[in-house]
Amino acid sequence: MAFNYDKYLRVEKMPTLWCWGCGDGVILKATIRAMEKMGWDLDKEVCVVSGIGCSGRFSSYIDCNTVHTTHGRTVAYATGIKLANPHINVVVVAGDGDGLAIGGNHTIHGCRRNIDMNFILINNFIYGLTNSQTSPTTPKGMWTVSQKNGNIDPTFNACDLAIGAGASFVARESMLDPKKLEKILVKGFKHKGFSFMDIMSNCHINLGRKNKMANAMENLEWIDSITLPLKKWEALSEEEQLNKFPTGVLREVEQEEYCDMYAEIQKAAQGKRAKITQDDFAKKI
Ligand SMILES: Cc1ncc(C[n+]2csc(CCOP(=O)(O)OP(=O)(O)O)c2C)c(N)n1
Repeated sequence: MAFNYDKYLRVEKMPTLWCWGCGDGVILKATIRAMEKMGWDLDKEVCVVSGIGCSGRFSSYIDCNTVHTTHGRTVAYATGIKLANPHINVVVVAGDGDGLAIGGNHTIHGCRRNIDMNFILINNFIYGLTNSQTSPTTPKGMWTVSQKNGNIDPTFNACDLAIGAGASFVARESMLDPKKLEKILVKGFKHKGFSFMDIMSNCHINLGRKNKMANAMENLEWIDSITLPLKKWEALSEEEQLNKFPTGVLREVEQEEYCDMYAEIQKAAQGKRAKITQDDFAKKI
C-alpha cells in the first residue's frame, strides 16, 4: 500500500513553495518515513526546528511541534528546547547557508557539546531562497550572483567540519536514493548525541541554471558524479579523493551527552542549595 504522507503533513499548506523538481520534497518525505519507522508520536515526542531559507519551510509543512526560527539560529533554539524537554526528539533542518555560514558558530558548538539532536543539513551548495549567493559549500569556480566570475572561496567539507567539532554521529547521503536516505536518517535518529547529516540536494534553478545544469536531472547527475560510498572512496588515491564526497556513516561513537551531563550538574547543585539553606537556617536560630 502506498505510504500515507497526509497524516504527517499540514495539507492545507500544500502545494509547497518549492520549485518543481526540488530535492527538498524528497528529503521531507524521507524524513517523515524515518520518523514513522522510529515510531515517534509526532504530537508528543517530536519538535522540528528550521531556519530561514527554502529548507526552512520544513517546519511549515510537517505536522508536529515546529519552530521556524531566525536565520542561522536553529541549533541555539533547539538546544533550549532539548534542555527543557530532554524526552523529546529534536530534529533541526538547516540549509548550507543557514547551518554553516550565519549559523556555523551554533552548529560547531552543538557538535562540540554533543547534545542529543538530529541535524539535517540540506546542502544544495548555494543560497537558494535569496537567489544564488555563494555559500560555504559552493564549489570553487562556480558562478554565483555574488561571484559572477566564479567562486574563489575554498569550500567547506561539512562532514569534516562536524567531525572536527566533535559530533558523535556524522553521515552523508544525497537525495538521489530516497531509500538509502531514509535509512541513514533512521540511523542518525537512533543515535544518542549530536547526529550531523549532510544531505546533498539539487537546486537546478539557483545553482544549476548558470552552471550548465539547467534542469533537475543534470544537477542530480553532477551530485552523483561527486559522491560515492565510503568504502569506494577509501580505495581511491589521495588525489582522486579530492573533490569527491564519501557517503554513508563517517563517524559513530558513544560519547557523553550534554542533557545527561546537565541533569547531573543540576542534581548536584540542588543538593548544594538544600545544604546551604539548612546551614542558613541553623545560623538564624
Ligand atoms: C539575519 C538574516 N540575514 C539574511 C537573511 C536573508 N536570507 C534568507 S534565507 C538566506 C539564505 C538561504 O540559503 P540556505 O541557508 O543555503 O538555504 P536554502 O534556501 O538554500 O534552503 C538568506 C541570506 C535573513 N533572512 N536573515
